[in-house]
Amino acid sequence: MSTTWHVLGAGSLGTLWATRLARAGLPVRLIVRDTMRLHSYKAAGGLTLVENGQANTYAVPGETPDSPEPIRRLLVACKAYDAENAVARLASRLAADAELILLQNGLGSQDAVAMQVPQARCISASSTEGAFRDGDWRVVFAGHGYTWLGDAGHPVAPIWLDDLEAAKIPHEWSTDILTRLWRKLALNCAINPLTVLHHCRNGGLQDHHCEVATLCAELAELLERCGQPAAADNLQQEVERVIQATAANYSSMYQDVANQRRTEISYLLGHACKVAARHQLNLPHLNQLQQRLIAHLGSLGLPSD
Ligand code: NAD
Ligand code: KPL
Repeated sequence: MSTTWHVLGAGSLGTLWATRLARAGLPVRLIVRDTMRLHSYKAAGGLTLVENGQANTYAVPGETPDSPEPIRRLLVACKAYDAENAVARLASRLAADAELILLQNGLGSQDAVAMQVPQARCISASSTEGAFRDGDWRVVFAGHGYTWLGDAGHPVAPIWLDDLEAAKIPHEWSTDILTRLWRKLALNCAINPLTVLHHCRNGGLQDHHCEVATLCAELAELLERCGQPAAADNLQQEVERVIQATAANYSSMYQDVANQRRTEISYLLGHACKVAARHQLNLPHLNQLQQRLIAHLGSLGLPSD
């Protein structure tokens, strides 16, 4: 009998994973916030995934955090700023051999979650898949990509990667997941805040080449200082490549701000500046970028953490 996948967070990525696992016949349960959300979910009849214009609904069973069933495998699909509290509510349900898969972007939330559940194995993920919600309990699969999974403290791959294979979730086990997370964080720091401040698509940053280059130099210095030289390798070139390849897109932070949603700033630029300060590294442009972004978010009435 396969181990049940408990999916915490019925948002874009949570739905993208839950529906594909359910479609492959694997046992999945969705954990929603509270009884009110559970009623709403039950009324909808399941999770809907829209792929290539075709909508399919999967009747994944739902439950609240208070449900009594033990959890052995938990996919944490909340935003970085919600992950720690959401997992804390489930700590007493985790089995002795529980494994958590953390889908959060950026850095900082993974350690915060691991501190809540020291007995569990925490596996971090870095994903280039793209999805967005176009209704309650309904998600559009917007961009095919890849998910790298890894455990910085334990390089052996878990057995359940077979489930991802069966569910056709493109993935790879990574023995350098921290390097991947830092590299993605650096890319996001060099691109996302500037798209918000210059109010432009990613391609608009081609007009701000010097500003991007200066940030890349400081980010590379930070990566070197915190023992991630591979993540610093050719960073500027990679940032320029991503700007060009995604020129027509709005960055995820731009979209959050445009939709009046809280951003994950604390786990991206905020984390970078915090780690730089811890290393007593002076990165004036990165710090200034953080201050400009915080001021901008404040002027829009959005949280700056
Ligand atoms: P989302 O906002 O669409 O979904 C998060 C869900 O978690 C929401 O439904 C929210 O209600 C739920 N949630 C929060 N706290 C909860 C709690 N205590 N109990 C139950 N549910 C709770 O977010 P998303 O876009 O799926 O992003 C999740 C993470 O994945 C983020 O860190 C994001 O940066 C990262 N990511 C997203 C994408 C994407 O395309 N959406 C791509 C790569 C990485
Ligand atoms: O990941 C991204 C995002 O928008 O969050 C890219 C496209 C790489 C820009 O930083």
